[in-house]
Amino acid sequence: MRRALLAAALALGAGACISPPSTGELTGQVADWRDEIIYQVLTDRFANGDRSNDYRVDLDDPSAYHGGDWRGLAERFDYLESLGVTAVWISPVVKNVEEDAGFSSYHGYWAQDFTRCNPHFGDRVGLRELVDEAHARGFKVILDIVTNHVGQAFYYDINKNGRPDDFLIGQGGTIGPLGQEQTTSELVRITEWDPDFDARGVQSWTSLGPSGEAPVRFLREPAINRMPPVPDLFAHDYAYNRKGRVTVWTRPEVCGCGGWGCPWDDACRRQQEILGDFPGGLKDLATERPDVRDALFDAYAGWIDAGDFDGFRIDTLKHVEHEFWEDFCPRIRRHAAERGKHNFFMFGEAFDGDDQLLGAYTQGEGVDSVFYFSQYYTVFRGAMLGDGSRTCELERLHCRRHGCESDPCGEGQRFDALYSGSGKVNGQVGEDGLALSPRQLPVGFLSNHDVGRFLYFMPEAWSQSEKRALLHLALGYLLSSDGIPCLYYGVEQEFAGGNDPANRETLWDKRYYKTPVWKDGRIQMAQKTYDSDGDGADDALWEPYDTGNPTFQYIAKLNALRREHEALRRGTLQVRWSTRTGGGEDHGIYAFERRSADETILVVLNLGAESTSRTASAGQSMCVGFEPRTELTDLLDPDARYTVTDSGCSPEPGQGCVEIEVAPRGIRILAAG
Ligand SMILES: [Ca+2]
Ligand SMILES: [Ca+2]
Ligand SMILES: [Ca+2]
Ligand SMILES: [Ca+2]
Repeated sequence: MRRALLAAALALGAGACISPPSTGELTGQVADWRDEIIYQVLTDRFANGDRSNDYRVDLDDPSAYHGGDWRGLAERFDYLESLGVTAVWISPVVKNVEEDAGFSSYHGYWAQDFTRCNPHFGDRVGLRELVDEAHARGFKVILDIVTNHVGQAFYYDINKNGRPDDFLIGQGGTIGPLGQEQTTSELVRITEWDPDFDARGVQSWTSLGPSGEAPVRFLREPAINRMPPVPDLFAHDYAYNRKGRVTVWTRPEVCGCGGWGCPWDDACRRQQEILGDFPGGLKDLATERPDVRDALFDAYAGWIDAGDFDGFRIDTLKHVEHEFWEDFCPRIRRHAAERGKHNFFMFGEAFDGDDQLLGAYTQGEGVDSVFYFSQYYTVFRGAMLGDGSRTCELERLHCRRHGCESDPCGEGQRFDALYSGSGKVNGQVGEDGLALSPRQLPVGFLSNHDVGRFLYFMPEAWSQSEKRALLHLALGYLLSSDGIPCLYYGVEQEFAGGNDPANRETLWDKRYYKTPVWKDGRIQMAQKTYDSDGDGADDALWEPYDTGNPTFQYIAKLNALRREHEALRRGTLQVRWSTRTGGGEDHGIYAFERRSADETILVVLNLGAESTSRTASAGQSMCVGFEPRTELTDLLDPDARYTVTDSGCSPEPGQGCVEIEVAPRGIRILAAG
């Protein structure tokens, strides 16, 4: 009944696309975001539930739409429930430019109309049905939003001939403050779709020489929806920065930097990143303008009202000036709070491994949290794929977030906490009503749609079981650490695709469940199989949406542990053991405790690949926050039990000592009992 009322309200409101439905009751409040386990889907690649919206679909082309939609996602809630995730992050929902340079907008990041739905995914009523069904099942839904740019909507008419030229030879781009510009090249190839950054704005020229700022020309190609962007403000040149594409990443010399690139805080690099067009011809909005800020706020506040979302994942955070986030985020929080939606969660993507840069976005009234790229690079791409000798690097990561009195690696000074310690107005609170700090809420991940899958980075020579062991270690760390874990769809099916688009596999297509095998004297693609009864021999075929395979089952088990144990979700984290060098009996060991009011959980990892290691070194064992004589049981392996003693370390009152053995690339999650 409520859905029928809603549908009627939405239909009435269809003319003024972003006005809220008058009877649109908003729901889905979150008790405490630390309880959530996020699952990221690419809507186009997750599940196809409606063939009627399958236009321009080509399953054989990795850069085309494949047909996934909101109906398909809603039909797979059983699958997500079995996996044990609690929040779903969906692709951007707004209408896109269909195609550019032979690629399609199946990912949703090429906005054309910020007020309408992408018809490949469904309509406005279908979107609300998805969220309503999710909420009815206890799932939260996170909307992916972009404020930095629109899709390929215009070209710069550099030669002023009134048409887009793909290829010009002419004067090079320049960069630098007015009067001190450096020419980047004498003769360069220029495309009017995506010319190089020029701090003055993209310049035009004729046969007689420079001719002032290049005019911007919007296109009208309805067949591929390359139309002037909506709202109307975005159909004017002044709504854009018009400086051309960021070039400093591949050519740091344009900012006077050496071969390793410019440091993240280099002023010239930051100017390019904030004002430049995103590579691929994505046109940079003039987000410093109040009218552009208002338009973006109106659009996305409208989507909260229309879709009843529980949070935003925010794209290209570092390409928009800090002042924008200080304006946008508090307005969104207030808007959500006025509709009774407290704990509306906003986390941003700043694609960088530097905690100082990441932490900066959490200060003041900016985003609630960021993607934990520093963890991604330090732990998953660094330590876990490395030799495991220096687990103090993992402890350093923790120090950069929370602060430490001394350097765990013994090489430097104390660490200042780089993430904000104070909560935001109308921001995140725990179930107890106390404000949560961004320090408590980093969103951790093993992979996402912009990086290769974790399995992809493992050496070809490893066996499937070796690869699986490291994948499981990484998942174990992610799901037992503090913060909010985020799983990228397909990890539970052991997808192993490389960089975009190989990492955007189609979950229902059996071809993605094949693996190369050596057979009849040559490499052939064969159906993936796995050992379902644990006798060491593969006997089960891997089918789309398989819920029986060992990695699906392992993730489901970890998710269940996280849901059952408050300490794993909301507990503090204290490091108990890390190493500065390798080779000892504690080679590869990293141990930490998660502690809530009622429970303590001890997590011990061995990042080393060769030997079983223990939490002991030079006759000293590990000090833990359990009383002597406490029995500890590994929640992942109930046969593994340890007794806490009063000797071997220097325990304080309430503490004890323990030696935990962990297999190579193994993990133990231990609780009393
Ligand atoms: Ca479809
Ligand atoms: Ca031209
Ligand atoms: Ca920008
Ligand atoms: Ca078997």
